Amino acid sequence: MTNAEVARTLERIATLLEIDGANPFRVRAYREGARVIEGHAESVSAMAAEPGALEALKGIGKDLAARIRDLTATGRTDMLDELRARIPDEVAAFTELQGLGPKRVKTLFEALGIRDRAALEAAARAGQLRGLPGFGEKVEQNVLKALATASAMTGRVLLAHAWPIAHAIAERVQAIRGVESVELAGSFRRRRETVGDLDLLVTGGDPEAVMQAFVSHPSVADVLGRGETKSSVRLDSGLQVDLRLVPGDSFGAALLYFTGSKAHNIELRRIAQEQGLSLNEYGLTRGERVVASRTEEQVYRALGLAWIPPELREGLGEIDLARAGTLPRLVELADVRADLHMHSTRSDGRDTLEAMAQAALDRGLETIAITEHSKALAMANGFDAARVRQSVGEIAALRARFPRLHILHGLEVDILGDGALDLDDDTLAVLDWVVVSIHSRFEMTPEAATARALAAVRNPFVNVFGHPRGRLIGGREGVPFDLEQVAEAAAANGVAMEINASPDRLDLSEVDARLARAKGCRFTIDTDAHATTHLENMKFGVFQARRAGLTREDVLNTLPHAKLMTAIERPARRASAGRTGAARTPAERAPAKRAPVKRTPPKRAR
Ligand code: DGT
Ligand code: CA
Ligand code: CA
Ligand code: ZN
Repeated sequence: MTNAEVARTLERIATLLEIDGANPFRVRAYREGARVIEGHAESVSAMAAEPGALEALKGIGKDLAARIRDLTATGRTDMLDELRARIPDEVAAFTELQGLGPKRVKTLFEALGIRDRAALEAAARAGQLRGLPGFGEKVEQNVLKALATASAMTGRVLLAHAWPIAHAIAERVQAIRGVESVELAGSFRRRRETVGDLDLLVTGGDPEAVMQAFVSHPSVADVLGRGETKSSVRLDSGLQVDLRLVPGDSFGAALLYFTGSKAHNIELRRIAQEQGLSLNEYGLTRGERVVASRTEEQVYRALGLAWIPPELREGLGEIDLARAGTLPRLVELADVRADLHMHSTRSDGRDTLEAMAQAALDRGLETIAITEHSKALAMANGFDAARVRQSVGEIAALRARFPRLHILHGLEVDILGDGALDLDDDTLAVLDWVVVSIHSRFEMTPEAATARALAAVRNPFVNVFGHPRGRLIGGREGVPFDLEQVAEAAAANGVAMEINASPDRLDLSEVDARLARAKGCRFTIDTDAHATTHLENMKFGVFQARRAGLTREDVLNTLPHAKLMTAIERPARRASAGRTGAARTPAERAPAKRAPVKRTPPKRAR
């Protein structure tokens, strides 16, 4: 088990314990343990074998260490099995619905005996929730809304959640003697935000050995079918995986077919037919003769097309571009030089400023922006004007410690309900980089929402509109502003649009990003990291940008540092710096005194 998997299991135990009404200290210990493990660099599987190593970690006691040993040795622990026997998985999953934490789920389970989604929806519709302690009419309405959004997600898994297990299974199969190619096809290869199932294609190797390795992977809960050339399993997480063994000389045709999308395949087949050819998962053929089948490139070329990156294969005009030779050269992870949205323990991040900077440096980033929250998010220790000024010295000290990393003094400033920003212009002028975001009042009329977003992107100190919709995949629809108008105003004012790489945000969406690009916007792809481990999420933002057809030129944080600085310069800030006599860069200012560090663990803002 990877650290992330162990952490997720501990977090799941914590949630179940809470629904079960366990001692709050015990719940907190598990939750804290999950955070420690998730953020720990060394493999806990390796540490489990070493007596006392786990217990030596801060926040890991005897009880937790025992659970972790169970998990890393056998993949399960009695404690989780017992909790799951008492509390149905479907009930535990309620905690992922917007507005329902473990405490409310406990009430639903105990007071109303609700055991599944259908019962929850029925009870909410019948008005049975509003009278429960800690509920009310508003919560009841939110539950109905969340159920509706989540139903669009049913059975699907976030790409980022499928990512580690998909690669683990592929590696296990790849390690079998004789196996030549292993590819994860389907929506996974197209890097959709969510996947319905995984489609694994394999060539070479002894079929029996391949199938055996596949169905005996420790994450497999059920074998749904096992055959000569195809097997299907269901993993512990509920995700289904299909494995197909295909002949090496038709691997390209099979990969093309099973990558899809269906719409893309249908268009390709029509083009083949127009040329008197026929295309299926075995090859492109004319009569009996195979024209192309070994690689995807060969099949596309034989159809008169350039190879199309999987992220574009949705039947949205990519085939015309491939025929004309005008496919965009899509942005790549290796192009990204900066990450311009991240938090530290100073607001609601889990890791210190120093840890974030070190992790960014370790990842080879050239530039970062530290962007804590602003005061509207009091629960996240948001910064007020005085705290921003105090932060100048903290960032200067950080720069002194990390001379090889460019560090922008940024802030993620809340856009209030009326479109005003949470901090005044004089304070914004102190900053190098201003992200503006919506974290509250997601429900508005489109007119009010548009006015709100327009006001924010017209502020002359703003650099980028962070996770603009504020949507959560499978959880929250987001703000219904008219993107066409907002993107136009942003482009005119030199404000970039963010593609937020948090796996459950991926905001802007691909559709929105295409529209914003058409309106002339530039973009940043940022992790919005709240822990060093989240810097890994950059790839998911890049995938989303690629699905939107964005090139390196569309993305500001691919620029080398000096060019980035020119690109993000705001005339208003320069003028204001002249007017107030503020130093041009915070590094030139004298370090301010440090405030006593707050000890209360902040809640993470969503
Ligand atoms: P998912 O799993 O719902 O996230 O989406 P996909 O795209 O992975 O769909 P899936 O797993 O049902 O099938 C994998 C690929 O196989 C799909 O993208 C295209 C191809 N495929 C499946 N069924 C058909 C079909 O009936 N016609 C054609 N042309 N292609 C198909
Ligand atoms: Ca699939
Ligand atoms: Ca499938
Ligand atoms: Zn943020």
